[in-house]
Amino acid sequence: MNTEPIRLEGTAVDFGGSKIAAARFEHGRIISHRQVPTSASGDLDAQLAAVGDLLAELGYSGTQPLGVAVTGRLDSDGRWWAVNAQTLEAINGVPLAAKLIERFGRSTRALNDADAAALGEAVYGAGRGIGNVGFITVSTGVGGGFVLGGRLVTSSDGLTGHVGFMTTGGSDIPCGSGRVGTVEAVASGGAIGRAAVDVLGPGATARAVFEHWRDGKDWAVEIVQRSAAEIARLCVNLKTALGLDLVVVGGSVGLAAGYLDIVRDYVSVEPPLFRVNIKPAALGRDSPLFGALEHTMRESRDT
Ligand code: BMX
Repeated sequence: MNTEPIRLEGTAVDFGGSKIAAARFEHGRIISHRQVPTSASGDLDAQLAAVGDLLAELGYSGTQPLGVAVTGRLDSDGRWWAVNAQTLEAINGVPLAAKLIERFGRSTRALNDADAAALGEAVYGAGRGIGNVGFITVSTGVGGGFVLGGRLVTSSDGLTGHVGFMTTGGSDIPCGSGRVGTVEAVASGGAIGRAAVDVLGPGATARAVFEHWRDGKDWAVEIVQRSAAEIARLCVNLKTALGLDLVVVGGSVGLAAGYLDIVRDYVSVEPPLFRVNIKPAALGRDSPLFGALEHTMRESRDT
């Protein structure tokens, strides 16, 4: 893969666990942006209808390149699966790639949201010019993507990069993936909210926990520290496995003010050989949008 930036022209969608964002690019820049909440229960047709509404608001014509980043895995047949079945309850092997082309035109491509963000950051963001770049999003879930030596790492089942489903900390919290004690079950925005239910009641959110954390409430400090410790351990393990020069962190939790400082504190007590450089996503919330359109434009140029 060539990681020289190109001039992005077209439209991109970032279909996440909590929000669907869409943006129109002109001359490499976002010129308009729209966002709606995600419905966890929608089937493929309902989810595509929501995407279609956003695209209509952006004036998408069906002829320009369209890049779609989605939470969940995409296999080599273009089928879309939620790995965490609680995030998207009705997305279980549905033919996303084919339906996108049928509905939005031939120049439409899809990929996982964290893979898209990894690509976006490697080409346009914090990872520019760096050999082995990892991206971790700490948002509704915890996802990851890797651009090693300029190549996005993929696998036919689409599971590669799903680092939120690794186990590192020895917890016994169940995860919607069917595993127990995953990083996602401890560190994600969803997990942070669930950990506060006893104090804040049902419907507790990560955002509310962070507000109490800023006020110095002990219980909130404990929850946020636990998440950051888990993400730090994950970053160190990934550097050890893959030789990462940099881990870029994004997502609403990953980019919350002060969060990465705690992650870095945990990394700094590791032996020097294992410490890894950690930076926030330079493209902020837009990394998956840049990467999704980049992916589509390169694929249509190369085929
Ligand atoms: C989950 C998984 C990943 C995704 C990551 C971040 C599902 C539905 N999603 O680990 O595919 O990359 O979350 O996504 O299994 P988000 O939903 O937090 O934006």
